[in-house]
Amino acid sequence: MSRTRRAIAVGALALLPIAPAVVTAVVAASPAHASQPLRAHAEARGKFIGTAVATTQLANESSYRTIAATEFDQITAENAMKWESTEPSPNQFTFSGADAVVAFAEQNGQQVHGHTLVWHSQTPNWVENLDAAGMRSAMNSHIAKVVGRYADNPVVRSWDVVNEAFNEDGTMRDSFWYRKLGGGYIADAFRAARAADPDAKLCINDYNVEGVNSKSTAMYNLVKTLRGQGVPIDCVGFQGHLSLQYGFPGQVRENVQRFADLGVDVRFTEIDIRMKTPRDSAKDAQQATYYRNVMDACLAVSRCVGVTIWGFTDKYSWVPDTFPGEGAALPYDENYGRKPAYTAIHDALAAGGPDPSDTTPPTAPGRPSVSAVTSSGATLTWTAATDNVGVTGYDVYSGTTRLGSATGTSLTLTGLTPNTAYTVHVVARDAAGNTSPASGTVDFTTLAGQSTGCTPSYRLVNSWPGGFQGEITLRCASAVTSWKTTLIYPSGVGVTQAWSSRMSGSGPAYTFTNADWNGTIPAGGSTTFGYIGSWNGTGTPPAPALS
Ligand code: G2I
Repeated sequence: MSRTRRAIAVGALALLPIAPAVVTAVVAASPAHASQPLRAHAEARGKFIGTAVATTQLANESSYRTIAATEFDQITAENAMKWESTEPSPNQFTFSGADAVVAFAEQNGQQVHGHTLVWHSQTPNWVENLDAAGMRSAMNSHIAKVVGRYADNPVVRSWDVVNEAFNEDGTMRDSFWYRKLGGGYIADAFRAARAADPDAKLCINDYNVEGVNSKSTAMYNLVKTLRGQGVPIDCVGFQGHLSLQYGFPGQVRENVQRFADLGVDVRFTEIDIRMKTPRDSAKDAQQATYYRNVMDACLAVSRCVGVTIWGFTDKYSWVPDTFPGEGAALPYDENYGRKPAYTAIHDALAAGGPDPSDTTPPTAPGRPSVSAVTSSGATLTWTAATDNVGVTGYDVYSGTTRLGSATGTSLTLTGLTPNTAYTVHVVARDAAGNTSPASGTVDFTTLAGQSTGCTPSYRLVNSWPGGFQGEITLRCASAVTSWKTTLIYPSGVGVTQAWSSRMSGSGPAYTFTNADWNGTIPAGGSTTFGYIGSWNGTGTPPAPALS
């Protein structure tokens, strides 16, 4: 049975102090100066800010509870929803820890991300020892039971269905799941989770996939393939266990964007940024910069739904146990004092950003015109879209594939396939992530590539209303005995007749080969041919792309 998910009630407004109207206006105009809990700023930006929580501390420590409740609007059980906690023996389920986490979220207007269903770690040995049929059925029944328990609970919104399925080089991890069930276990797990809760967002989660690298590319390809097969994957999780000694990963924002372009949500699920202990102010500052970078990458992409920190206090972190000599990875110190990392997260969220209440999309951009077509690229130009707040960029698509993005009204595409027909359109977007209707489409065909040792150049000889005369000169560095060159024109232009060459093609590409008498050109020599074009525009007729 489906249900409606309840909106989280505690929002930025609920946390704002009541003030006289005149003061309210000043505060509203300067959100960057207001200092509110992280969750208030996050909600104003349309994102969540979350933390992992440990059930022992939730039960026993009021300072821990207070910060978890007031600063964060999303929580993930650090261990309580893992297989060893929920089904320690076959078909013996225990939900006390998981229920405690969900109850805490209900009390505090938070959403819960379920972590995690199918993982090679923290899964009891009895699972690993099953035969293939037994393991498949254990997986399906575990997912059905655990996801099903919270399927009608509106605070449990999402699940890490499959965790850490890849090796660093992008091959599949040789886990007991993979060995016994083959790679198909991933699709099966997602289908089982969808059957158990049709509304929950279902994620695949991993570490070292924050930037563009072999592992994240493998994850990208898998998500793309599985979605193409109709497997219900809704989101990807980038864990984000970073370390100052390894530097900040490359192209994080681009990586978020490419997954978003597949139509999935992206979340940072387990951020912590460790350092060699002891802390000092330089390391704290570097750590703060890394936290800021993560926040900014998420804030920059509308499909990045939020950031979860893997715990919030250095008092309780998995890091020192696993990496001796490292720690201090979280935004609060062992005494619940705020570190520079806290300020960095706060300031990123509080910075003047898009207005999440803006739901008006830009108008469609103009139909693009194409010029400078080569074997691997083309330049597109279009007229601007308009928007009630402002257009922040344009995306150029071929069907559903994004070929590139621009902030202005022109883009030079690169990396296209030679001798290939493209039909492209442009979509405008605004800061709040609203996208315009598609522009009209334009067709062009990339060139086959240079086929002679000669370089063509174009000259407009003359033009008149409705037409023009063009001329091409081929200059040859090496001697040739025949030649061929191709012109590509934007739509609206046609070549109607040519001389001193043989013409073929009906647009937008026209290919010219030598006449019987002018195929031979010595090294350093040249030849010229002419043609008549039709064109119904005004001003100077457009130049063709040459090859
Ligand atoms: O390893 C860091 C994280 C990587 N991604 C998946 C996460 O689920 C994982 O979290 C950590 C928890 O933070 C640790 O708290 O997962 C560890 C297990 O792989 C957790 O550690 C375990 C200890 O190893 C156990 O000895 C302990 O009984 O926590 C258990 C419960 O406190």
